[in-house]
Amino acid sequence: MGKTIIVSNRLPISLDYKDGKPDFKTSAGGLATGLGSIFEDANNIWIGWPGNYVEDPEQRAEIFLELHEHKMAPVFLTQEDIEDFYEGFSNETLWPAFHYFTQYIAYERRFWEAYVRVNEKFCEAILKKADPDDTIWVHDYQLLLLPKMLRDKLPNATIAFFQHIPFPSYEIIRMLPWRQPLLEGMCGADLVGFHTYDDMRHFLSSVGRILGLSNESGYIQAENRLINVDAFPMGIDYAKYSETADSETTSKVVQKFKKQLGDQRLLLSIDRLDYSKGIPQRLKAFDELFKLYPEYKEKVSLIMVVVPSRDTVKEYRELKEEIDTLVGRINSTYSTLNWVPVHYFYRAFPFEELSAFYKMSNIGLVTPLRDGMNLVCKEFVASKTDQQGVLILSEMAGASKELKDAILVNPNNMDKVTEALHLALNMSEEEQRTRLVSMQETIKRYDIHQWVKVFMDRLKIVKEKQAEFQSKDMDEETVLELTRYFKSSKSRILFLDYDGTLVGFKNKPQDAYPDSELKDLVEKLTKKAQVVIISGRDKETLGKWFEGLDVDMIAEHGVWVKNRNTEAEWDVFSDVDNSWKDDIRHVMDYYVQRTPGAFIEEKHHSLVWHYRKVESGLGDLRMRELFSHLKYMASGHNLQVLEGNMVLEIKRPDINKGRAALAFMKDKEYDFILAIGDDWTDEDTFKAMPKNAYTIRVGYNYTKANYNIKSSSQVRDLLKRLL
Ligand code: GDG
Repeated sequence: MGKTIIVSNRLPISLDYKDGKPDFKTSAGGLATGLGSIFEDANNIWIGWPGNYVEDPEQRAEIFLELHEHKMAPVFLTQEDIEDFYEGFSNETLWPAFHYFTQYIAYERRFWEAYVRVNEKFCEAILKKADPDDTIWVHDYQLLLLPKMLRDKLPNATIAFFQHIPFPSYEIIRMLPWRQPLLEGMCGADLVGFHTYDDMRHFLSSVGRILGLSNESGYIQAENRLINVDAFPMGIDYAKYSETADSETTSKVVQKFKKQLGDQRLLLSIDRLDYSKGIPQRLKAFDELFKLYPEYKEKVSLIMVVVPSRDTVKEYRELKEEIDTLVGRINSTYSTLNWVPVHYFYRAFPFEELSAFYKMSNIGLVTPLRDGMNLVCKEFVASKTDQQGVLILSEMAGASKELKDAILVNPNNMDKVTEALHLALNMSEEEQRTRLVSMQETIKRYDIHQWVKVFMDRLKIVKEKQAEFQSKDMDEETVLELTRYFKSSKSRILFLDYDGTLVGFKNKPQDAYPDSELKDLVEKLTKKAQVVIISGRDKETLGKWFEGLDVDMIAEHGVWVKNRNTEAEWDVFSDVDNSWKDDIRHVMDYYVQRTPGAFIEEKHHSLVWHYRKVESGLGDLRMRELFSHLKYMASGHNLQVLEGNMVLEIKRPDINKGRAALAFMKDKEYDFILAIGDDWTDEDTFKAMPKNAYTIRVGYNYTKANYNIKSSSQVRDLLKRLL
C-alpha cells in the first residue's frame, strides 16, 4: 500500500531562527490534529510552504533536512509568489468571489499567472516524493489547479481535494475569467469534498454548466473516470476543548479574568480580521441592545478578539478602521468608571486563555456574513462543560447546518440579532442545558477524527468503484479473446444499437445518418454474422438508412421489427394498447406550456417530453416535477417512466429492446452473441442476453453489461477486428 501525502498551502509549523539555526514550532491547528492519525503513520508526509522566504541554497537544504525529521517537505516560495499567488489570486480573487463579495474581486492576469506557477511548484515538489500508488490529499482554495496537474503526471494515483471555504453559486463562478481551468483543476481529484450540501450542489451545477459534465447522485462522469463529490462537515478536536475547559490551568485563568472583569454577563466574539466575518454588523447590533434595553448597561460586556490578518490590504485596513471607530463610539457612549461595554483585543491569545474565554462567556456571538464552516462556534459549545451558555449563530456559516439548537440569525438583520441577544440573556438554565446537550452530542460524535475517517473511507469506496469499471474495460486482451471466439464460432448474432454506439451524437438527430465507412462495415459484417440493428429510432428513418443491407432491424425500442429474410414490411412486435396516451399527453402538455423550449414527441408506444432546448436548470427543475407527476399516474396505467438524455419517456414496460432481441433468437442456436449499446434502453438488451453473450456498454456508466468501451469510434474499431 502506498503512503499518504497531505498537501496544504501552509505547513502546520512556524519557522524561526535561533542562533542561526532553523527552529520549528508545530502548530496544533484543528486540521493538523485531525490528520495526526494519518500523518503519524509510516511514511506519510505533509507538503507545503514553511512560511518563510529562503533563497540561499544552503539554508534551503538545512530546512529540507529539518523538515524531513518532522515528516514534512517544503515548497519554497518567493516573496513575489506570495504577493501574487497568495495575497493576490487566492485572497483577492478567490476569497472574495467564494464568499460572495463580488465587489472586492481582483481580475489581475499577473495574479492568475502566479497562481498557475505556484500550483506547478507544488506539483513538482509532490512529484519528487510521490509514488504512483500514493494517496494525495490536497487542501483548500489556494491549490485548486493541483489535482489535475497531479492527475496528468500520475494517472492512477488516488487524489482527494477538500475545500475549507464556501463554494458559491454558478452565478459567481461564471464571473471568473479562469472558471474553466479552475473547475478542471478540481476535477483532477477522485473525491472532492465540501463542508455543506449547498457548496456541493453549487460545485456540481458549475461543473455541469461550464464543463458540460453531468452527475448522478454526486458522481460526475468524466471521460474515463468517476469523480465523487460530497459534503463532509468538518469537526473539531472535541476532547481537547472539553478537557482543557475543565483543566486546572484554564480554571485559574478564568478566576483571574473574572476578578478583573467583575460581575458581568459576557458575550464572546472571536474572528480573524475579515470582511466575511460581519464584525461591524455585530457591533451595531450590540450597540442597539443598549438603545432598546438600557437595563443591560453596566451588566453586559462583549469580549471581542480580532486576530490580525491581511491588514496591508486596503479592504482589510479600512475594515480595521471601521471596527476601531465603532468600538470607540460604543465605549465612549456607554462606559462608566467601572464598566466597559467592549473589551476589544486586536491580537491572538494563547490556547489556555482562549479556552478561558470560551468557558467564562455566557453567550457565543458568531455571526459571519459567510463562512465555510466556522470552528469557533463548535469550540465554544465543546468548552461548555457545565452546559450553561447560549450560542447565537449565523445562518451563513456552514456550521449552522449542524447546530440547529443554536439561536440562528441572519447576520444582515440587525434587529433580529439584537432580539437574539435579548433572548439569549433571558434564556432559562434548563433551556440552555437542553440546547447545549443536543449540540454537544452532535459535535462530539462528528469530531475531527470522525471527519478524517469518513473522508478517507469514502475515498477508498470511490477507488473501488473506479476499479470495477476498469476491470470491465475492453482492454486488448479481451478484444483478442472476443475476436478469437468470433472466428472459431459458426453461428453468430450481433445486436448493435445505433445512436451513440455506431455513430456519435449530432446536434440535429437527422444528421446522424450512416456514413459510407459504417455502411461498408455493416455490409461486411453481414457476410459473417446475423446483424440486428436495434434502435429507438422510428422505423421509417431506420428503414431508409439501412435500405439494401442484409440486416434485421428493431425500431422504436422493440415496437417494430423487420426481418432481413422476408420481403415483408415492418411488423408490430406486440399489440400496443395506446388508450393511456391521452391522459398522459394532457399532463405533458401542461409542462410544455410552462416551459419555453420543451416539446412532446409521440412515438408508437411511448410519449417523450424533450427539454434539450430549455434554459439549463429550468429544464431539470420541470423535468423533476413532471417526473413525480408522471410516476404517480404511471402506476395507475401500469406504465414505466424513464429518464434519458434530456428527455423523459413514458412507455409500457413490457415493450423493450430486450424482449425484441430475445424474439430474434427464439428457436435458434447461436454460439457467438454480441450486444453493444450506450444507454439505459440497451440495459434491457444486456439483461435479456444469455450468460455466454458478450455485452458491452459504450461510455463508463454503471451497467449490466460485462464490459465498457470508451466511444463509438472504438466500437467501430472493435467490429473491424471481426472481419
Ligand atoms: C477556514 C474557513 C472553516 C482564533 N483566534 C485565536 C485562535 N483562533 C482559532 C480558533 C479556530 C480557528 O482559529 C479559526 O477557525 P475558522 O473556522 O475560522 O478556521 P480558518 O482556518 O480560519 O478558516 C472556515 C475552516 O477553514 C475549517 O475548515 O471553518 O470557514 O474559512 O480554531 O480557535 N487560536 C488561538 N488564539 C486566538 O486568539 N490560539
